Amino acid sequence: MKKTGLSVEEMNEAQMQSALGPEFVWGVATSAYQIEGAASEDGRGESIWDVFSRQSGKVLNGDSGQTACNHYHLWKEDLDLIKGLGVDAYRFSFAWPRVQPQGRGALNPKGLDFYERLIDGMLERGLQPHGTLYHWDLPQHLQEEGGWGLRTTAEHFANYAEVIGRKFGDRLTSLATHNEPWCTAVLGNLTGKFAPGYRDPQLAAQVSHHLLLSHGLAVKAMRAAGVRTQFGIVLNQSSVSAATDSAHDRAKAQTEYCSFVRWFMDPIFRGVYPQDPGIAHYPDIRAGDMEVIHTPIDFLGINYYTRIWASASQPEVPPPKVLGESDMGWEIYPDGLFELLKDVNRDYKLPPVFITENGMACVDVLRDGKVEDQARIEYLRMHLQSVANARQAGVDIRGYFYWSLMDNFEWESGYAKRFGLVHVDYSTQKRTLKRSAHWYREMIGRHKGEVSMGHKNA
Ligand code: GCO
Repeated sequence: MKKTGLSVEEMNEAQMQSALGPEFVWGVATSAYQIEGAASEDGRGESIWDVFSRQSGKVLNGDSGQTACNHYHLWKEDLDLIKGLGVDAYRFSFAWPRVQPQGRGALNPKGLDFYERLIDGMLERGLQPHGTLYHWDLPQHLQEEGGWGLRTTAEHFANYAEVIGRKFGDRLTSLATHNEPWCTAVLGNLTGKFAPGYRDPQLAAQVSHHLLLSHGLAVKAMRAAGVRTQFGIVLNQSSVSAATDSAHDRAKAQTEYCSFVRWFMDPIFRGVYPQDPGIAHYPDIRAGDMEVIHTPIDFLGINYYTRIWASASQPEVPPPKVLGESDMGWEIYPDGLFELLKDVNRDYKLPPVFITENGMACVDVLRDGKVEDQARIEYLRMHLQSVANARQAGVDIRGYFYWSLMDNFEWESGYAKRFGLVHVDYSTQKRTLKRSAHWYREMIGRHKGEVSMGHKNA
Protein backbone atom coordinates (compact mmCIF):
# COMPACT_ATOMS: atom_id res chain seq x y z
CA MET A 1 0.00 0.00 0.00
CA LYS A 2 1.22 3.47 -0.81
CA LYS A 3 1.54 5.21 2.52
CA THR A 4 2.36 8.80 1.67
CA GLY A 5 0.22 9.32 -1.40
CA LEU A 6 3.20 11.04 -3.05
CA SER A 7 3.07 10.65 -6.78
CA VAL A 8 6.57 11.99 -7.30
CA GLU A 9 9.25 9.35 -7.27
CA GLU A 10 9.66 8.00 -3.76
CA MET A 11 13.23 7.81 -2.60
CA ASN A 12 14.85 6.53 0.52
CA GLU A 13 16.72 9.11 2.53
CA ALA A 14 20.13 8.28 1.10
CA GLN A 15 18.80 8.75 -2.43
CA MET A 16 17.19 12.02 -1.43
CA GLN A 17 20.41 13.24 0.17
CA SER A 18 22.43 12.40 -2.88
CA ALA A 19 19.89 14.11 -5.18
CA LEU A 20 20.21 17.26 -3.08
CA GLY A 21 23.96 17.23 -3.63
CA PRO A 22 26.89 17.97 -1.33
CA GLU A 23 26.59 21.78 -1.45
CA PHE A 24 22.92 21.89 -0.46
CA VAL A 25 22.29 24.62 2.13
CA TRP A 26 20.10 23.86 5.16
CA GLY A 27 18.46 26.66 7.06
CA VAL A 28 15.67 27.99 9.22
CA ALA A 29 13.71 31.20 8.72
CA THR A 30 12.02 33.92 10.77
CA SER A 31 10.94 37.53 10.28
CA ALA A 32 11.45 40.64 12.39
CA TYR A 33 7.92 41.55 13.45
CA GLN A 34 7.04 37.93 14.20
CA ILE A 35 9.87 37.36 16.70
CA GLU A 36 11.69 40.51 17.82
CA GLY A 37 9.28 42.20 20.22
CA ALA A 38 10.83 45.30 21.86
CA ALA A 39 8.47 47.22 19.63
CA SER A 40 8.78 50.44 21.61
CA GLU A 41 12.44 50.15 22.60
CA ASP A 42 15.67 51.79 21.55
CA GLY A 43 14.13 54.24 19.14
CA ARG A 44 12.20 51.84 16.91
CA GLY A 45 9.43 53.60 14.98
CA GLU A 46 5.93 52.18 14.65
CA SER A 47 5.08 49.84 11.82
CA ILE A 48 1.74 49.25 10.15
CA TRP A 49 1.46 45.98 12.07
CA ASP A 50 1.71 47.76 15.45
CA VAL A 51 -1.18 49.97 14.44
CA PHE A 52 -3.22 47.23 12.76
CA SER A 53 -2.85 44.90 15.77
CA ARG A 54 -4.31 47.55 18.05
CA GLN A 55 -7.51 47.80 15.98
CA SER A 56 -10.15 45.64 17.52
CA GLY A 57 -11.01 42.43 15.72
CA LYS A 58 -8.04 42.45 13.36
CA VAL A 59 -5.81 39.94 15.14
CA LEU A 60 -7.06 36.91 17.06
CA ASN A 61 -7.23 37.50 20.84
CA GLY A 62 -5.96 41.06 20.34
CA ASP A 63 -2.40 39.70 20.05
CA SER A 64 0.43 41.80 18.65
CA GLY A 65 4.18 41.68 18.08
CA GLN A 66 4.83 43.99 21.05
CA THR A 67 6.78 41.27 22.89
CA ALA A 68 6.61 38.30 20.49
CA CYS A 69 9.53 35.92 21.23
CA ASN A 70 11.55 38.74 22.79
CA HIS A 71 14.27 37.89 20.29
CA TYR A 72 15.54 41.47 20.41
CA HIS A 73 16.91 40.60 23.87
CA LEU A 74 17.32 36.84 23.53
CA TRP A 75 19.11 36.93 20.16
CA LYS A 76 22.28 35.35 21.55
CA GLU A 77 20.60 32.28 22.91
CA ASP A 78 18.48 32.07 19.77
CA LEU A 79 21.60 32.04 17.61
CA ASP A 80 23.02 29.30 19.83
CA LEU A 81 19.78 27.40 19.33
CA ILE A 82 20.09 27.75 15.54
CA LYS A 83 23.71 26.66 15.66
CA GLY A 84 22.66 23.67 17.74
CA LEU A 85 20.31 22.53 14.96
CA GLY A 86 23.34 21.96 12.76
CA VAL A 87 22.02 24.17 9.96
CA ASP A 88 24.24 26.17 7.64
CA ALA A 89 22.15 29.29 7.30
CA TYR A 90 19.66 31.59 8.98
CA ARG A 91 17.09 33.66 7.10
CA PHE A 92 15.93 36.73 9.03
CA SER A 93 14.50 40.13 8.15
CA PHE A 94 15.46 43.70 8.95
CA ALA A 95 12.71 45.82 10.50
CA TRP A 96 12.65 48.98 8.42
CA PRO A 97 11.13 51.04 11.31
CA ARG A 98 13.91 49.89 13.62
CA VAL A 99 16.56 51.06 11.18
CA GLN A 100 14.79 54.18 9.93
CA PRO A 101 11.89 55.03 12.26
CA GLN A 102 10.08 57.34 9.82
CA GLY A 103 10.90 55.27 6.74
CA ARG A 104 12.99 58.09 5.36
CA GLY A 105 15.53 60.51 6.71
CA ALA A 106 17.20 59.92 10.07
CA LEU A 107 18.61 56.49 10.86
CA ASN A 108 18.37 54.87 14.29
CA PRO A 109 21.90 53.91 15.41
CA LYS A 110 20.61 51.51 18.08
CA GLY A 111 18.56 49.67 15.48
CA LEU A 112 21.55 49.35 13.19
CA ASP A 113 23.63 48.14 16.16
CA PHE A 114 21.14 45.36 16.80
CA TYR A 115 21.51 43.97 13.28
CA GLU A 116 25.26 44.41 13.52
CA ARG A 117 25.36 42.23 16.65
CA LEU A 118 23.01 39.71 15.08
CA ILE A 119 24.96 39.37 11.82
CA ASP A 120 28.32 39.22 13.53
CA GLY A 121 26.84 36.69 15.95
CA MET A 122 25.89 34.50 12.99
CA LEU A 123 29.32 34.80 11.44
CA GLU A 124 31.02 33.95 14.74
CA ARG A 125 28.94 30.78 14.87
CA GLY A 126 29.65 29.87 11.26
CA LEU A 127 26.07 30.56 10.14
CA GLN A 128 25.40 32.17 6.74
CA PRO A 129 23.25 35.30 7.13
CA HIS A 130 20.44 35.52 4.55
CA GLY A 131 18.66 38.84 5.03
CA THR A 132 15.32 40.15 3.81
CA LEU A 133 14.68 43.89 3.65
CA TYR A 134 10.92 43.88 3.88
CA HIS A 135 8.72 41.35 5.64
CA TRP A 136 5.55 43.47 5.76
CA ASP A 137 6.45 45.96 8.50
CA LEU A 138 6.19 49.28 6.70
CA PRO A 139 6.97 52.31 8.89
CA GLN A 140 3.59 53.74 9.90
CA HIS A 141 4.79 57.22 9.03
CA LEU A 142 5.06 56.22 5.35
CA GLN A 143 1.64 54.58 5.51
CA GLU A 144 0.16 57.85 6.68
CA GLU A 145 1.60 59.54 3.60
CA GLY A 146 -0.04 56.91 1.35
CA GLY A 147 2.06 53.77 1.86
CA TRP A 148 2.74 51.46 -1.07
CA GLY A 149 -0.01 53.17 -3.02
CA LEU A 150 2.52 55.97 -3.55
CA ARG A 151 5.38 55.78 -5.97
CA THR A 152 7.62 57.71 -3.60
CA THR A 153 7.47 54.82 -1.12
CA ALA A 154 9.36 52.74 -3.70
CA GLU A 155 12.03 55.44 -3.80
CA HIS A 156 12.27 55.56 0.01
CA PHE A 157 12.62 51.78 0.00
CA ALA A 158 15.53 51.96 -2.42
CA ASN A 159 17.26 54.45 -0.10
CA TYR A 160 16.69 52.20 2.90
CA ALA A 161 18.02 49.24 0.88
CA GLU A 162 21.16 51.18 0.08
CA VAL A 163 21.70 51.96 3.77
CA ILE A 164 21.46 48.27 4.68
CA GLY A 165 23.47 47.19 1.65
CA ARG A 166 26.35 49.55 2.33
CA LYS A 167 26.48 48.70 6.02
CA PHE A 168 25.99 44.93 5.93
CA GLY A 169 26.17 43.76 2.31
CA ASP A 170 29.68 42.37 2.51
CA ARG A 171 28.71 40.22 5.50
CA LEU A 172 25.47 38.87 4.06
CA THR A 173 25.36 35.70 2.00
CA SER A 174 22.22 36.95 0.30
CA LEU A 175 19.81 39.84 0.49
CA ALA A 176 16.21 39.59 -0.65
CA THR A 177 14.29 42.79 -1.26
CA HIS A 178 10.73 41.64 -0.53
CA ASN A 179 9.09 38.71 1.15
CA GLU A 180 5.87 37.65 -0.57
CA PRO A 181 4.76 40.89 -2.21
CA TRP A 182 1.49 39.11 -3.09
CA CYS A 183 0.57 39.15 0.62
CA THR A 184 1.30 42.86 0.99
CA ALA A 185 -0.70 43.71 -2.12
CA VAL A 186 -3.63 41.30 -1.84
CA LEU A 187 -4.04 40.54 1.86
CA GLY A 188 -3.08 44.08 2.84
CA ASN A 189 -5.08 46.00 0.24
CA LEU A 190 -7.67 43.74 -1.38
CA THR A 191 -9.03 41.41 1.31
CA GLY A 192 -7.98 43.61 4.23
CA LYS A 193 -6.89 40.63 6.33
CA PHE A 194 -3.38 42.06 6.80
CA ALA A 195 -2.10 45.54 7.59
CA PRO A 196 -2.92 48.16 6.49
CA GLY A 197 -6.32 46.50 6.01
CA TYR A 198 -7.75 48.09 2.85
CA ARG A 199 -10.24 46.54 0.43
CA ASP A 200 -9.59 48.24 -2.86
CA PRO A 201 -8.73 46.15 -5.93
CA GLN A 202 -7.27 49.01 -7.95
CA LEU A 203 -5.11 50.06 -5.00
CA ALA A 204 -3.94 46.45 -4.59
CA ALA A 205 -2.84 46.35 -8.25
CA GLN A 206 -0.99 49.64 -7.87
CA VAL A 207 0.65 48.48 -4.63
CA SER A 208 1.91 45.32 -6.34
CA HIS A 209 3.44 47.46 -9.05
CA HIS A 210 5.15 49.78 -6.59
CA LEU A 211 6.49 46.78 -4.65
CA LEU A 212 7.97 45.34 -7.83
CA LEU A 213 9.30 48.73 -8.83
CA SER A 214 10.88 49.17 -5.39
CA HIS A 215 12.51 45.76 -5.77
CA GLY A 216 14.16 46.78 -9.06
CA LEU A 217 15.12 50.23 -7.78
CA ALA A 218 16.65 48.72 -4.64
CA VAL A 219 18.75 46.15 -6.50
CA LYS A 220 19.95 48.79 -8.94
CA ALA A 221 20.78 51.27 -6.16
CA MET A 222 22.72 48.68 -4.15
CA ARG A 223 24.65 47.48 -7.20
CA ALA A 224 25.45 51.07 -8.17
CA ALA A 225 26.76 51.62 -4.64
CA GLY A 226 29.12 48.68 -5.09
CA VAL A 227 27.33 46.40 -2.61
CA ARG A 228 28.43 42.85 -3.18
CA THR A 229 26.12 40.06 -2.13
CA GLN A 230 23.56 37.83 -3.86
CA PHE A 231 20.44 39.90 -4.66
CA GLY A 232 17.02 38.34 -5.00
CA ILE A 233 13.36 38.37 -4.07
CA VAL A 234 11.17 35.90 -2.19
CA LEU A 235 7.80 34.98 -3.74
CA ASN A 236 5.04 32.80 -2.35
CA GLN A 237 3.97 30.37 -5.01
CA SER A 238 1.68 27.39 -5.44
CA SER A 239 0.84 24.85 -8.02
CA VAL A 240 -2.75 25.24 -9.16
CA SER A 241 -5.18 22.37 -9.73
CA ALA A 242 -8.51 22.68 -11.49
CA ALA A 243 -11.16 20.93 -9.40
CA THR A 244 -12.60 19.21 -12.47
CA ASP A 245 -11.88 19.08 -16.15
CA SER A 246 -14.69 21.52 -16.95
CA ALA A 247 -13.85 24.58 -19.04
CA HIS A 248 -14.91 26.86 -16.15
CA ASP A 249 -12.61 25.20 -13.65
CA ARG A 250 -9.73 25.16 -16.08
CA ALA A 251 -10.20 28.85 -16.87
CA LYS A 252 -10.33 29.63 -13.16
CA ALA A 253 -7.13 27.66 -12.59
CA GLN A 254 -5.43 29.67 -15.30
CA THR A 255 -6.55 32.97 -13.79
CA GLU A 256 -5.35 31.86 -10.35
CA TYR A 257 -1.96 30.88 -11.75
CA CYS A 258 -1.74 34.22 -13.53
CA SER A 259 -2.63 36.35 -10.55
CA PHE A 260 -0.64 34.37 -8.01
CA VAL A 261 2.51 33.15 -9.77
CA ARG A 262 2.83 34.91 -13.13
CA TRP A 263 1.83 38.35 -11.81
CA PHE A 264 5.22 38.61 -10.12
CA MET A 265 7.32 36.22 -12.20
CA ASP A 266 6.52 37.73 -15.62
CA PRO A 267 7.55 41.30 -14.72
CA ILE A 268 10.74 40.12 -13.00
CA PHE A 269 11.86 37.59 -15.60
CA ARG A 270 10.18 38.92 -18.78
CA GLY A 271 9.50 42.59 -18.12
CA VAL A 272 5.71 42.42 -18.72
CA TYR A 273 2.52 41.75 -16.76
CA PRO A 274 0.57 38.65 -17.77
CA GLN A 275 -2.77 39.13 -19.55
CA ASP A 276 -5.73 37.07 -18.51
CA PRO A 277 -9.45 37.66 -19.10
CA GLY A 278 -10.08 36.96 -15.40
CA ILE A 279 -7.80 39.79 -14.22
CA ALA A 280 -9.73 43.05 -14.09
CA HIS A 281 -7.28 45.46 -12.50
CA TYR A 282 -3.96 46.56 -13.93
CA PRO A 283 -1.71 49.23 -12.44
CA ASP A 284 -0.55 52.51 -13.92
CA ILE A 285 2.89 51.96 -15.31
CA ARG A 286 5.35 54.67 -16.24
CA ALA A 287 7.85 54.49 -19.08
CA GLY A 288 10.93 52.59 -17.97
CA ASP A 289 9.29 50.87 -14.97
CA MET A 290 9.21 47.43 -16.52
CA GLU A 291 12.89 47.57 -17.38
CA VAL A 292 13.71 48.45 -13.79
CA ILE A 293 11.64 45.51 -12.53
CA HIS A 294 13.28 43.24 -15.10
CA THR A 295 16.74 43.90 -13.58
CA PRO A 296 18.68 40.61 -13.39
CA ILE A 297 18.82 38.96 -9.98
CA ASP A 298 21.17 36.40 -8.49
CA PHE A 299 18.65 34.10 -6.86
CA LEU A 300 14.93 33.47 -6.52
CA GLY A 301 13.39 32.52 -3.18
CA ILE A 302 10.25 30.41 -3.33
CA ASN A 303 7.90 29.93 -0.38
CA TYR A 304 5.57 26.97 -0.70
CA TYR A 305 2.94 25.75 1.75
CA THR A 306 0.04 24.27 -0.21
CA ARG A 307 -1.57 24.23 -3.63
CA ILE A 308 -4.33 26.43 -4.97
CA TRP A 309 -7.51 24.54 -5.72
CA ALA A 310 -9.58 26.17 -8.45
CA SER A 311 -13.29 25.42 -8.44
CA ALA A 312 -15.64 27.69 -10.40
CA SER A 313 -18.89 26.00 -9.37
CA GLN A 314 -21.24 27.06 -6.58
CA PRO A 315 -20.90 25.59 -4.06
CA GLU A 316 -17.22 24.99 -4.72
CA VAL A 317 -15.88 21.47 -5.06
CA PRO A 318 -13.54 21.10 -2.05
CA PRO A 319 -9.95 19.85 -2.40
CA PRO A 320 -9.55 16.13 -1.64
CA LYS A 321 -7.00 16.59 1.18
CA VAL A 322 -5.80 13.01 0.77
CA LEU A 323 -2.85 13.69 3.08
CA GLY A 324 -4.84 15.83 5.47
CA GLU A 325 -4.43 19.48 6.38
CA SER A 326 -2.35 21.67 8.65
CA ASP A 327 -3.67 23.59 11.65
CA MET A 328 -4.11 26.54 9.23
CA GLY A 329 -6.59 24.37 7.31
CA TRP A 330 -4.17 24.25 4.39
CA GLU A 331 -4.14 21.04 2.37
CA ILE A 332 -0.93 19.01 2.68
CA TYR A 333 0.13 18.56 -0.91
CA PRO A 334 3.88 17.97 -1.32
CA ASP A 335 3.52 17.05 -5.01
CA GLY A 336 2.59 20.66 -5.64
CA LEU A 337 6.09 21.82 -4.79
CA PHE A 338 7.55 19.48 -7.39
CA GLU A 339 4.94 20.45 -10.01
CA LEU A 340 5.46 24.16 -9.36
CA LEU A 341 9.25 23.96 -9.54
CA LYS A 342 9.10 22.01 -12.79
CA ASP A 343 6.63 24.47 -14.31
CA VAL A 344 8.47 27.66 -13.41
CA ASN A 345 11.75 26.13 -14.50
CA ARG A 346 10.18 25.36 -17.88
CA ASP A 347 8.56 28.77 -18.27
CA TYR A 348 11.34 31.10 -17.12
CA LYS A 349 15.08 31.35 -17.28
CA LEU A 350 15.63 31.05 -13.55
CA PRO A 351 18.64 32.02 -11.46
CA PRO A 352 19.56 29.58 -8.65
CA VAL A 353 16.53 28.86 -6.48
CA PHE A 354 16.22 28.61 -2.70
CA ILE A 355 13.16 27.23 -0.96
CA THR A 356 13.05 30.14 1.47
CA GLU A 357 9.98 28.91 3.37
CA ASN A 358 8.07 25.69 3.77
CA GLY A 359 6.51 24.42 6.95
CA MET A 360 3.46 23.33 8.84
CA ALA A 361 1.36 24.64 11.71
CA CYS A 362 0.41 21.81 14.08
CA VAL A 363 -1.56 21.60 17.31
CA ASP A 364 1.58 21.12 19.37
CA VAL A 365 1.34 20.03 22.98
CA LEU A 366 4.23 20.41 25.39
CA ARG A 367 4.11 17.45 27.76
CA ASP A 368 6.89 16.42 30.17
CA GLY A 369 9.24 18.78 28.33
CA LYS A 370 8.52 17.19 24.96
CA VAL A 371 6.53 17.99 21.83
CA GLU A 372 5.81 14.95 19.68
CA ASP A 373 5.06 16.54 16.31
CA GLN A 374 5.26 13.53 14.03
CA ALA A 375 2.95 15.19 11.47
CA ARG A 376 5.48 18.01 10.98
CA ILE A 377 8.28 15.49 10.42
CA GLU A 378 6.19 13.76 7.76
CA TYR A 379 5.40 17.11 6.13
CA LEU A 380 9.09 18.00 6.05
CA ARG A 381 10.15 14.61 4.75
CA MET A 382 7.63 14.63 1.92
CA HIS A 383 8.43 18.17 0.83
CA LEU A 384 12.16 17.46 0.85
CA GLN A 385 11.46 14.52 -1.43
CA SER A 386 9.72 16.91 -3.79
CA VAL A 387 12.73 19.22 -3.70
CA ALA A 388 15.05 16.30 -4.42
CA ASN A 389 12.83 15.17 -7.29
CA ALA A 390 12.81 18.67 -8.73
CA ARG A 391 16.59 18.78 -8.57
CA GLN A 392 16.74 15.50 -10.42
CA ALA A 393 14.41 16.99 -13.01
CA GLY A 394 16.99 19.73 -13.56
CA VAL A 395 15.83 22.61 -11.35
CA ASP A 396 18.82 24.39 -9.81
CA ILE A 397 17.72 24.41 -6.16
CA ARG A 398 20.50 25.37 -3.78
CA GLY A 399 18.93 25.22 -0.36
CA TYR A 400 15.94 24.82 1.93
CA PHE A 401 14.81 26.95 4.88
CA TYR A 402 12.20 25.55 7.24
CA TRP A 403 9.53 28.03 8.33
CA SER A 404 9.96 28.62 11.14
CA LEU A 405 12.83 28.32 13.58
CA MET A 406 10.41 28.81 16.46
CA ASP A 407 6.74 29.45 17.16
CA ASN A 408 5.94 33.12 16.67
CA PHE A 409 3.37 35.79 15.88
CA GLU A 410 1.36 34.35 13.01
CA TRP A 411 -0.17 37.63 11.77
CA GLU A 412 -3.97 37.66 11.99
CA SER A 413 -3.89 34.35 13.88
CA GLY A 414 -1.78 35.87 16.66
CA TYR A 415 0.01 33.25 18.74
CA ALA A 416 -2.62 30.56 18.16
CA LYS A 417 -0.78 28.87 15.28
CA ARG A 418 2.57 27.17 15.83
CA PHE A 419 4.95 26.66 12.91
CA GLY A 420 8.20 26.25 14.85
CA LEU A 421 10.73 23.47 15.09
CA VAL A 422 11.18 24.98 18.53
CA HIS A 423 8.29 25.44 20.94
CA VAL A 424 7.97 28.81 22.66
CA ASP A 425 6.22 29.22 25.99
CA TYR A 426 5.15 32.86 25.69
CA SER A 427 4.70 33.32 29.44
CA THR A 428 8.31 32.39 30.26
CA GLN A 429 9.98 32.70 26.82
CA LYS A 430 11.34 29.21 27.33
CA ARG A 431 12.36 27.48 24.10
CA THR A 432 11.99 23.69 23.79
CA LEU A 433 13.12 21.66 20.81
CA LYS A 434 10.22 19.70 19.33
CA ARG A 435 10.72 16.17 18.02
CA SER A 436 10.90 17.69 14.51
CA ALA A 437 13.89 19.83 15.51
CA HIS A 438 15.75 16.69 16.58
CA TRP A 439 14.73 14.99 13.35
CA TYR A 440 15.89 17.95 11.23
CA ARG A 441 19.23 18.09 13.06
CA GLU A 442 19.84 14.37 12.63
CA MET A 443 18.82 14.39 8.97
CA ILE A 444 21.17 17.30 8.29
CA GLY A 445 23.90 15.46 10.19
CA ARG A 446 23.43 12.41 7.98
CA HIS A 447 23.58 14.65 4.92
CA LYS A 448 26.86 16.09 6.07
CA GLY A 449 28.10 12.61 6.94
CA GLU A 450 27.17 11.42 3.46
CA VAL A 451 28.85 14.47 2.05
CA SER A 452 32.15 13.90 3.81
CA MET A 453 32.00 10.17 3.03
CA GLY A 454 31.42 11.13 -0.58
CA HIS A 455 34.51 13.29 -0.47
CA LYS A 456 36.55 10.52 1.08
CA ASN A 457 35.49 8.04 -1.55
CA ALA A 458 36.01 10.48 -4.39
C1 GCO B 1 5.02 34.15 4.81
C2 GCO B 1 5.52 34.49 5.90
C3 GCO B 1 5.45 34.02 7.25
C4 GCO B 1 4.25 33.27 7.70
C5 GCO B 1 4.21 31.88 7.16
C6 GCO B 1 3.04 31.07 7.63
O1 GCO B 1 6.02 34.58 4.15
O2 GCO B 1 3.89 33.90 4.56
O3 GCO B 1 6.87 34.67 5.63
O4 GCO B 1 5.50 35.26 7.85
O5 GCO B 1 4.29 33.22 9.06
O6 GCO B 1 4.16 31.91 5.77
O7 GCO B 1 1.84 31.67 7.25
